[in-house]
Amino acid sequence: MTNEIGIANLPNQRHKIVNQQGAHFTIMVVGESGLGKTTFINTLFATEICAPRNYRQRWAKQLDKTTEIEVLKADLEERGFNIKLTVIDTPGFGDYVNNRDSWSPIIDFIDDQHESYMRQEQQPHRKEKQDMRIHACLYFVKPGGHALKPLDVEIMKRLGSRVNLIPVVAKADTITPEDLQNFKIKIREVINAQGIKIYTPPMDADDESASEHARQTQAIMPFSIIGSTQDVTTPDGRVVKGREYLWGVAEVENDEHCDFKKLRSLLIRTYMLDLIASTEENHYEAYRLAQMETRKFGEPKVRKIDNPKYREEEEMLRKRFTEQVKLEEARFRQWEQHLITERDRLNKDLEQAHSSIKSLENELEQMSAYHRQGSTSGRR
Ligand SMILES: Nc1nc2c(ncn2[C@@H]2O[C@H](COP(=O)(O)OP(=O)(O)O)[C@@H](O)[C@H]2O)c(=O)[nH]1
Ligand SMILES: [Mg+2]
Repeated sequence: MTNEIGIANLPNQRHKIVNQQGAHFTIMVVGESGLGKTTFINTLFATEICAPRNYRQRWAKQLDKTTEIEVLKADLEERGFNIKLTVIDTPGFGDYVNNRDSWSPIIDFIDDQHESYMRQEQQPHRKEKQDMRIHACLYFVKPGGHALKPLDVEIMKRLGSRVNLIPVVAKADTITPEDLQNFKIKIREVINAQGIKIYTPPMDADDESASEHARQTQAIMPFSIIGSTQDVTTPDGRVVKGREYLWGVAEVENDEHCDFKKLRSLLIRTYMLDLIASTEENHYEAYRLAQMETRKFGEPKVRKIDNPKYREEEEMLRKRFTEQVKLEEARFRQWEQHLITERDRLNKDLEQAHSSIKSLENELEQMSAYHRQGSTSGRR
């Protein structure tokens, strides 16, 4: 029944984060290349999200050339609720060993979204904000072999302190169900031992069934997934999204084969609003506080100086700042000059006014003298 929990049925306090225009929801996929991240996204959009019954969908794709981070956007509608879904596909890390820093643009991308949102919040005139803060980050782990490599641990630690991290075992069809279960246990052990922070669904003290569902969801982690946009026919004649093998079909939307459906339900239905709220309340707030401790209000973010790209950026910022100051100074001098001219003009006006008062006084003096003269001569 938990699949029935729609956004429209969520507790009231969660509703307030969904405004009139609906909710913005952003998912990011991260992991070594070749693990099926892009396929997963396509699968997500090829399955239920597209079904015309519940959802209205519009598509747009956009590629950031420098980071190769791809942004996919779709408008969904679920029972009258509009969801602006953004999925961010990142390039793989490639060879971990030779590419230790290839993941840092991803971390920066996450921070940049917080930064950009914070800047917008500081603006005196609050327009509709551009919001691409990541609400859920799926981390793809290679099935079999080591549970988590040291670099997986390193990256996951960094991700977990910034976003709602959801670990995923990729290509679940490539290992036996038994190995998959053991692998999941091993991963959970490493996550605990290394103190990696992963997303935990909220427990509701007043709602036992909701808490039970949260506990069950927690126990599934890491979610195993199979990705495929191919329609294949099962031995018993059903047409499903899946991968065909000599031994049969690995089905995307079969709970016996993988946790794809459970993961999709967590993201798009059950915990979407909690993911949004916890991003705002925990991760964004943590970023904001950390930034406030290290810099003054409105000051540009201090970048890692060892990176030439950032040094260049800093240099540009400094130049822009100097130019801005010069411009302001010129503007001030102009204004000052204007004031001086104005003061002089007013002084001159004042002088003129004084002298005309003087001459009027003189005139008055003369006239009253004339009158006095006239009246005395008349009495005579
Ligand atoms: N066996 C299997 N192969 C998959 C799965 N998902 C993707 N692939 C294949 O893995 C290869 C890399 O997939 P891709 O989505 O490009 O990986 P990415 O580099 O992480 O984006 C492709 O040949 C996919 O068809 C899966 O769940 N199981
Ligand atoms: Mg890819």
